[in-house]
Amino acid sequence: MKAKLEEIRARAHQELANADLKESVEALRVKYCGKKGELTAILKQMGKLSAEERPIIGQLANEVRTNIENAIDEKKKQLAEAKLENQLREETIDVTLPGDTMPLGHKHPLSIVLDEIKEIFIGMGFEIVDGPEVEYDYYNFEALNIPKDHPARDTQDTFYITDNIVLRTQTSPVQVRVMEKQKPPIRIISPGRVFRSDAVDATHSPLFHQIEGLVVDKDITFADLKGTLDTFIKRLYGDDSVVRFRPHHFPFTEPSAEVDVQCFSCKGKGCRVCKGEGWIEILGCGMVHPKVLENCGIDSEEYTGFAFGLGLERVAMRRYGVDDMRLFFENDTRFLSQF
Ligand code: 2NL
Repeated sequence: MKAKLEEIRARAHQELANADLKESVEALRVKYCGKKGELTAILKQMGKLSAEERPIIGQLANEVRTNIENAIDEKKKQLAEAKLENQLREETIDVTLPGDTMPLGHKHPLSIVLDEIKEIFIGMGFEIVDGPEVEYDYYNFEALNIPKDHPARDTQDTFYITDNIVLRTQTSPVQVRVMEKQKPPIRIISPGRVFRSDAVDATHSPLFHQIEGLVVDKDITFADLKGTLDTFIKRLYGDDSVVRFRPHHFPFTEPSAEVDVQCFSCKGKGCRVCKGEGWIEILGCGMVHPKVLENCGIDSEEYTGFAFGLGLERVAMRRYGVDDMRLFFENDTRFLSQF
């Protein structure tokens, strides 16, 4: 029996040495020390022994059991440590590795120019207003003295939603709504998207951006218009800009004018930038037509006003030397990341 116990001890150690999983170590514990294990089986046979042998074998059996149990505990500890060690090694983060850089977004070139223009007018006491992009025919045309047979109302230019609802072709309807609601003095800028049924090319898009301005008060004259727009253009293009006003016609202003700035490239001599003109057209403007004021419930005997409008894309194209308007709308980051 003594030999049998020693043999069990040796075999247990041998098998334990080969075990490399927590589960197989546990299986060995059951096999040797469990209720139906080999050591228990030996102890059950103790009855057959003589009174002298019994305590000796009993002591040895207990010693072997303790010995195997300790070895098993030790092995379990080793496996747990090895597992942790392995996990720590595999989960190591190399803090010296370069990070994944996120491409940082920034302002669209149209927004850069728009914000600059807004700031100039805010500095002159204007308020920024906006309004619907889908408008009644009345606000887009009728109130602005654009008669039913005017070319601007041609279906070729205007997107009609229904007979009396359109996509706004200018941002003036926003200003008409302000004049209806608010008593003068009025000093507002209305930037926004406008829509015209144009074929797409380098200088035309069915969606573009317009900035309109309106001032209505007592004693507003053409001199106020000239002073305001001259100041605006000098703030936008530099104090040395040369500005000229040229007679024009709009149905919603009388008198009307277009405003040019002398070509910065050739100083008026004529070059590629100004297409030989010497001047570059910047905006349209005029004194608000008395009929328009009356349409909005403003007494044209008591009040006068001036208004103007300019295209944002054209300003941005000149500012950045962009020769194709489509680049502003395609959102190709190779283009946008340059601003
Ligand atoms: C252009 C330039 C312009 C206006 C817009 C306007 C607005 C109201 C009343 C009177 Cl509420 N006028 N806006 C005036 C002159 C020019 O835009 O080239 N438009 C076709």
